[in-house]
Amino acid sequence: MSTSSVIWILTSILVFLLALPSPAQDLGDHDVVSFAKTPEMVRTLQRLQLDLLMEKDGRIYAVVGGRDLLRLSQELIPFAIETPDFPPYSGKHMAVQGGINGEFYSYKEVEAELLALEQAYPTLARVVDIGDSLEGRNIYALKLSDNVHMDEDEAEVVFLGCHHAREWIAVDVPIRIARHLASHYASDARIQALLDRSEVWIVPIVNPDGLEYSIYVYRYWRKNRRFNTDGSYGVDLNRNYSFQWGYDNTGSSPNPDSAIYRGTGPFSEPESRAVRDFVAAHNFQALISYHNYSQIILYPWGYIKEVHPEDELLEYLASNMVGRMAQSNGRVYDYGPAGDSLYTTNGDTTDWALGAEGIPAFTIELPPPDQAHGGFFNDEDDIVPITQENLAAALWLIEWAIDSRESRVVNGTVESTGRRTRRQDVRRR
Ligand code: 0X9
Ligand code: CA
Ligand code: ZN
Repeated sequence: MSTSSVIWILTSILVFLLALPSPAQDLGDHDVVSFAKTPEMVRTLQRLQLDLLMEKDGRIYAVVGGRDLLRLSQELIPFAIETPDFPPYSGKHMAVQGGINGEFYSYKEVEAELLALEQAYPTLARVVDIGDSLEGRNIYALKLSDNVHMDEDEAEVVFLGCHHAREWIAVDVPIRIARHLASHYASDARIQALLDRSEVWIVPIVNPDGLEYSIYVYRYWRKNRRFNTDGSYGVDLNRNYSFQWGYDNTGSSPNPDSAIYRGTGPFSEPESRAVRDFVAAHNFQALISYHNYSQIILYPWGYIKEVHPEDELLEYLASNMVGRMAQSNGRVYDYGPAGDSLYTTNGDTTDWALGAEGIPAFTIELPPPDQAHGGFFNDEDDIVPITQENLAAALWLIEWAIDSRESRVVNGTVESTGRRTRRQDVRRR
């Protein structure tokens, strides 16, 4: 090969590499900043259309890109850079779990916890790898039941956590419920009776790549880490399920750059495929998928603003869960059909679970109710109470699954202090 053709090849490679989007474009140009909340500042921030995150202690937090930063400095708007120690945890127990995510669970911490549960309760807890993420992490399921190594003729319920990377509390709730169930089997007659008659499956992290990215690189990340053909990253796993996939461009986006990008086809992503194959291999009576925020229990349909034919059953289940939650800590969740109550989505987990698999399925949007109370950023002190109230709902749902499977009748009165709702506010995802 001549020297000139070698130079030509090297130059082409260099040009190609430079044309690729640098990771910095994807994240490094984002910072979290805060502003003192004054009426004037609120007006200014509205004018600048910043991506507002939350309010805390009289300050407003926002995600800003390089261009925003430039405008802020040009207009002499005072702000503080918060990125290194964001989110502003209460900071009381930062050392318990260690790491930059404070008391929230990382992928490695969940993995260690699952293995620890299996080791401590070998007849009760079993870890199963249900598939690999794009970057090769394991998607774990934990089975909890008596005779855990046998597939018994018992009711089955599944709890899914963390389709969305930045929704950290949606990891904590299922993994902490898992520990509670395993560790109380011997001492709590109710839990013993429940695990003797059911097989409870917990998948705490559906999106491990995204979660790690949100912890270590960019806190506000939502999707998985698919490298899309346009150079952007990520598919929204909660738009990638096959039922009514891509029904319209409001409930999901065909644009890879969008936060609600649905992917190149139904189940194009290994993470949603893992859930699909896992669910298909079982006979679940109910499914819960944890998300945040909004403090509401949602159920199909999500893709249209219409109720499902089984609406009465879904409302019965949701309102009873809301009732149990309220009894636990006094916090009242709303509930209602997803599309009508919040906004429409297509290709989400619960529409698929019910629409394709016939499983009553719920999205629990954990607290807080809105951005002004923290948005995606839960206070560490809230992890335990949120887990408690969701444990109460989960126990009730498992018992319902057991009873309805054994008796095949659904009756009973709706006990609830919650309200079936239609949210008027348009919220960010
Ligand atoms: O948009 C979502 O996937 C869920 N909200 S989140 O903020 N956690 O991303 C809501 C899914 C529930 N389905 C509908 N609202 N249709
Ligand atoms: Ca069993
Ligand atoms: Zn979510």
